[in-house]
Amino acid sequence: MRVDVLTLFPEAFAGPLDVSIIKRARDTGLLDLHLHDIREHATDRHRTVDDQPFGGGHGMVMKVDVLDAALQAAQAATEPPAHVIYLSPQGELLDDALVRELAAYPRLLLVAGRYEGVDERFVEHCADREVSVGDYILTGGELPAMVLIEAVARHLPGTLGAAASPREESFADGLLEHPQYTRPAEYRGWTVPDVLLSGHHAEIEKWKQEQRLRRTRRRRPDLLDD
Ligand code: 9WO
Repeated sequence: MRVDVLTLFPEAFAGPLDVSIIKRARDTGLLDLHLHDIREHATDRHRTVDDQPFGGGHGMVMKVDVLDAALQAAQAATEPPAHVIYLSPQGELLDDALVRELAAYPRLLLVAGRYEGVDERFVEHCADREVSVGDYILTGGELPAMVLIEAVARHLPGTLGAAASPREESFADGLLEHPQYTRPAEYRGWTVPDVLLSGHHAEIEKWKQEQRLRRTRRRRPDLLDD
């Protein structure tokens, strides 16, 4: 999959996307990531990317002409055209189903906004969808873009270890994970559930499934409604 990102802070993406699964996906060519600095598409000598909102109000809004120029330049380098996603708290919430849907596109183009947001005409005419990674406000769409990239990258065929599969993990069947333990079996008097040390494979599987159901019922009953 090719992922292009439009941002005023391309340097913010160094680090998080250079380790672990994402690093391996990039090294092996499964994930082809391209960062674009929106400011390079500003046209005046001050390299302006934002302006005051029509109708008043505090803060600044990112300019539709600059964003569109950055988008057209990025789209020109990718065939077929990418599926364009604007990251914002007003978007559709990112969940496991949406991650899987997005993982099926050959090309994604993520737009990370700053300030008080982008001119709505950009969202309306240039973005295919608006996505939120959670109900909170940050200072920009960069971290949400990285969250989306990591979540999607894990679903690209070949990105995980041979044994692991995203289907085995939380949410594939709508349940939370069971608790996990490792050695030592006792630490400061804190013990591990006996069944896990019993060696009874069927009993252990039954316990894990019960724990998953119980946790989901207690912590995320909304997941059981679906
Ligand atoms: C709206 C607003 C209205 C009045 C005054 C200040 C205001 N700030 C915002 C606002 O939504 N700012 C956003 C900051 C604009 C887009 C980039 N920013 C952002 C993206 N914050 N949080 C996100 C985000 C994106 C996806 N998922 C979760 C959070």
